[in-house]
Amino acid sequence: MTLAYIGIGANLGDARANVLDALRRLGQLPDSALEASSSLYRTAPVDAGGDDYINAVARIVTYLPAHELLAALHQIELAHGRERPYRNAPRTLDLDLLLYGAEQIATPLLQVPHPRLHQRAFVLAPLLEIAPHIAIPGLGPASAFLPGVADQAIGKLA
Ligand code: PH2
Ligand code: MG
Ligand code: MG
Repeated sequence: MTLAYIGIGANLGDARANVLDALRRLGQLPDSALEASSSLYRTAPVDAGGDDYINAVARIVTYLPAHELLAALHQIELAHGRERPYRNAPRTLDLDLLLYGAEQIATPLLQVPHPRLHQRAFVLAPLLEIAPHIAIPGLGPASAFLPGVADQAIGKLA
């Protein structure tokens, strides 16, 4: 049994509805349960163009191996018509496996912890909302990285 954290992002179509539907679908993953979800945040695109994003983070408890979980996340993206015309293109739904227990995974398909999670307010803020004391394997407490992203525009949705 593993606690996994999943970053959710969308900035195409009805982004808020897409994020809420992603949370619903995460609650239906096999051999898993949705334990917690953050508020929704409106965030300025980082290293990307297009509209503002809606972002959130979810925690699941799962018996799925990391690569099976990743495949299931891709299926949810595809259900939302996710296309990848170019790197960081606007997307209907992006689901990133941020953390998988305390594991460090580096395969061609999957890097965990997510390599940029500590540089992004749109991940750190919702992650710390549901896991204030979480440590990033190899890097230490996630909260230590908040000051470094203080310049990134992000606001909690009502
Ligand atoms: N995702 C990216 C690139 N830039 N910016 C924001 N605000 N939110 C995202 O989810 C996001 C991004 C690549 O996945
Ligand atoms: Mg992403
Ligand atoms: Mg992604």
